[in-house]
Amino acid sequence: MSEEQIKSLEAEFEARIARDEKIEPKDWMPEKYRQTHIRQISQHAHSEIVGMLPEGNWITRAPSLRRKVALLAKVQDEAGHGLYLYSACETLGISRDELYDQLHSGKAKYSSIFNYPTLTWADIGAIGWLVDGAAIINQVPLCNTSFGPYARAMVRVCKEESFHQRQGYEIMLKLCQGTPEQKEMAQDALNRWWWPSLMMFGPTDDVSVHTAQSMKWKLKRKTNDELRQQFIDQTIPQAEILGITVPDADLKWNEERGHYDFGEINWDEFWQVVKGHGPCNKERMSARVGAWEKGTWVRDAAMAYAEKQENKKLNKAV
Ligand code: BYC
Repeated sequence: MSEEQIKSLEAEFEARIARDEKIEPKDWMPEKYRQTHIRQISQHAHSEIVGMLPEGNWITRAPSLRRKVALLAKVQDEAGHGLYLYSACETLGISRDELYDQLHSGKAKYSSIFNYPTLTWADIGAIGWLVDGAAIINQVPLCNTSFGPYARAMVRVCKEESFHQRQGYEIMLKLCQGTPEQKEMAQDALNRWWWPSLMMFGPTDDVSVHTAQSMKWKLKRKTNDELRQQFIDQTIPQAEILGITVPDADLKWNEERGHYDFGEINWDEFWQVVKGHGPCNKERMSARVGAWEKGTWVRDAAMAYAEKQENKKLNKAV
């Protein structure tokens, strides 16, 4: 293709983005647009899959049948989210095997939040309330992202995330209305999950390498800092209802800004976790790689069965 032809395709592409048209898999798109979507969508998919591990830890120990059923359903939803997202990503010309390989080799990232341990039942409440709460705030704008398959996947994901957030908040509410020990457990979970939840939104805008371009392409509709602020403003009144406090001495309502001011996030901790040195990174990766290896016989059997069926069809046709 000549340089002129590429320039004209690029101009048409930018015009479509400006008109808020959805870009579909077979449409022409700049290579960087394709790559940046593969990066974000696959990391999002990996986060959903790895995100099952901290909660899966509590399925057998949920305190009642009702709690067990709800948690089981939530973890299954997350598997589903991972699968919609892998499918959306595959439409960009990368295979599922390559995507898994990027996760298992450590080349692709997944959300920092899932490298923290779930020590008590209250952590399941805190994850639903805070982590899924953060996920909704991050993902609702993505329902309006420019790449069609990603936007459509996010609509269903967001509906399910709101149920997840409510089941988590209900666990917290129950604990906070319970014995002093139960309330203390809820406070302890909030203390441990608050700052990592704020880190989920990614580095501050001045450090974020991808935000500017992703905003131009309407992949991201709001910046990391905007979403983080929205999350804080929305969550503090919920903590007040619970009667527990976020572990931030600098948190204060700022009348002039119409937002909460908040303390400094420990970015060293964030980057350590992102680089693989968080409390549970090794455990999470070995669980995923182990599951992949143990599943080899299932994949082999499925392929052998598919081949047999194909041969049967061919023999009939002859
Ligand atoms: N953890 O330039 P930036 C869920 C990386 S699933 C790890 O701001 P971007 C849920 C970033 O990838 C939660 N890494 O990047 C599931 C980049 O590195 P690379 C996942 C992070 O993409 C189960 C570098 O830092 N949600 O909620 O513009 C149960 C510079 O960052 C993190 C999604 O994936 C992090 N927290 O913005 C419950 C949503 N933050 O790629 C809940 C979709 C940043 O250059 N993704 N990095 O090697 C997004 O919205 C954006 O990708 C992010 C980052 C806001 C996460």
